[in-house]
Formats: sequence, structure tokens, C-alpha cells
Amino acid sequence: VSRMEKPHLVTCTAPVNIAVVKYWGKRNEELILPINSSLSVTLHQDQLKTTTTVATNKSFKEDRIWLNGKEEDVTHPRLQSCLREIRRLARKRHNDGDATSTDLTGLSQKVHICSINNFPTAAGLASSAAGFACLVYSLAQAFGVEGELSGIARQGSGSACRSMYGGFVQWIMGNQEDGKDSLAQQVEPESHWPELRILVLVASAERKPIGSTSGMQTSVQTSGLLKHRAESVVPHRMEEMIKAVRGKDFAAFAELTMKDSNQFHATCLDTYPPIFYLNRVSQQVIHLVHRYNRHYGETRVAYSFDAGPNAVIFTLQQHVPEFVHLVQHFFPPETNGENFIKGLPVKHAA
Ligand code: 2P0
Repeated sequence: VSRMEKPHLVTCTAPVNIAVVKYWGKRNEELILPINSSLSVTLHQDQLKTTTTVATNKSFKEDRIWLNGKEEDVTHPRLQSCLREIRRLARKRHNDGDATSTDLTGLSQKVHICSINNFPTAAGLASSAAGFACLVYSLAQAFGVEGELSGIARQGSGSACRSMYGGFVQWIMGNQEDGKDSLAQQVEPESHWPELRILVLVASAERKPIGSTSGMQTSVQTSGLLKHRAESVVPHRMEEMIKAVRGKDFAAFAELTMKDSNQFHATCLDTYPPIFYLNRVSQQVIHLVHRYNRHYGETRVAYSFDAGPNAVIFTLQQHVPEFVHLVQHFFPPETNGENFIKGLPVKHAA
């Protein structure tokens, strides 16, 4: 029996982000360069999040990874891109004579990575965003790398670059071919708008039928609406959204958020063959929100849907109890103990 050297462990967490101006479509598949800029809100650290532990040890023979307790293929190209880029940065720091970086023996060490989500994976709840952001940050910590890392997270999953920052974050699409200017940037910190609240209504925790990566590929190939959106709608919408966020103008923020979600799903329908991420419950939530806002004659609540039927609700703190009460009334939890909501007609709403 040989004594194993104690592994060097780093554990980090990264939260999910929810896009209010959506990313959908790449101009470069390998580098993950988008056809439009996007903007998101990063959730609080203690909510939907990934926790990742990276272990390095001289005795490790190969890189290995476990996701939610199950070993996965470490040769996955996007995972390899992240590992390669972090090791490249670490080597550069070492060669530049940076005293805080790991020594050369450390640089050549293999890693074992364990990653756990506290929410359903691949159910359209941005699991890859939190996952790759957390992976890249943990690897950077393990290898003593600091600085701009969103360009590396982006190569794991596009939306992951936005989870590298808290608060309101834009992913600037950039225009260089090498992608060096396609980075995330904080627009406002998490402290900027403390009254803003995000509710996640889980309509289905099942895996989505069409993954984002292949879905957006088909959209780029077939949807004229997506091209129009990327070229003629998003640039102006990004400006308007940043203005609404900076000015904490909830009505403007909410309207832009709902319109952008709707247009994203319209491009999915314009994709050929069409992609449907929304279901009956999603549509009922959409109706409920509009009826609620109409009832008060002002926009108090907004919805947004990603590549799945689960609704993300944006509202201000003072409206949370009433809106949650309404949701519980119209979508009572099923009695089988599962955490799904049941669709009921919304014709009695608000
Ligand atoms: C977003 N989504 O902006 C949009 C809205 C889904 C709908 O980013 O291929 O998992 O890994 O870059 O980041 C989902 O796409 O796709 C996504 P890849 P990703 O949040």
C-alpha cells in the first residue's frame, strides 16, 4: 500500500443566469461566437447553482469528470477547450515569472472534477451556463490563474460567459474572427436593483427534447426571422435594455424582457422543422401575467422562457406575495409529491 499524497482541493459555486435579451445562434461553432449580443441577470449565489470541486494530485493518471455523481466522458471537446485554455494561461503566468502561479510540477498534474447542480440538469434552466462558469473558475483557482476568464467559459457554453459575473451582465458579441473580443461584461452589480425578484416556475423538470446547441444550429440555417432579429432588432434592444436596467425602469425592463422571450420562441417556430419549447402551462403563465398587468393598468410582472417550458418571472419585491398567491391558486402543486405545477385554465385569473 502506498501512501497517497493528499489531493489539492478547490471548491467553487456559480449561479445560473437568465437572459432578458436572448442568445440564439452562432457564427462560429468551435469558438462559440454568437450572431448577436445578449444580456442576463445572474441569480443569487444561494439559489440555482452548480458546485464544483477540482482535485489535483500527482498520483492522478488522467483527467476525469463526474456530473451529478455519474462519471462522464472527459474527452468532450468543450471540456477539453476549457482545460487546454486554463492550462495555457497557467503556463503563460509561470513563464512570465508570476510568483503566485503554480509550479511546473503542478501545471502538469491531472485533475479530477466533481460537479453537482441543485436543480434539474438540461431542463432549460441554464444548467450548462452555471456548470461551465463554475468549471472554468474552479480550474483557474486550482491552477493559480486570475483575470478575464469569460472568454474561456464561453468556449464551454456560450451562456456560461455571463455567469462569470453577478448582477446584470452583457455578452458583447464582438467582431473579431478569433473571438478575443467576444466577452462578458458587468453592466450593473447585484447591489444595483435590490427590489428586483426572480421566481422560477418549474412546469417540467424533464430533459428538453431538442438541446440548445443543435436547436440554434437549425435556426441559423433555416430561420429568416432569426437573421432579422440578430441584425435589426437586438442591437437597438440591447441599448434599450441597458437603459432600463441602469434607470431601474421596471415597466420598460419587463416589456423588453417579454418581447424578447416571445421573439426568441417565434424564431423557434420559424425554424424548419419548427422547435417548440413552450407547452400549455407556459402559455397559461403568459396569459396570467398579461391579465395581471392589465388588471392593475401597469406592468408589474414579466415572464421569460428559455429552451424549455419553465417560466422565469421578474417582479418587484412588493408584488411577490400577491403574484405567488395567484400562481398557487391557478397552478396548485400536484399531490404526488413531485415538484411540478399543474395547468388549470386561466380564465378566472386576476
Ligand atoms: C440564453 N439560451 O441567452 C439563451 C436563451 C437558451 C435560450 O444560451 O451551444 O446552452 O452551449 O453555446 O449557452 C442556451 O444555449 O448553448 C442559451 P451553447 P447554451 O440564455
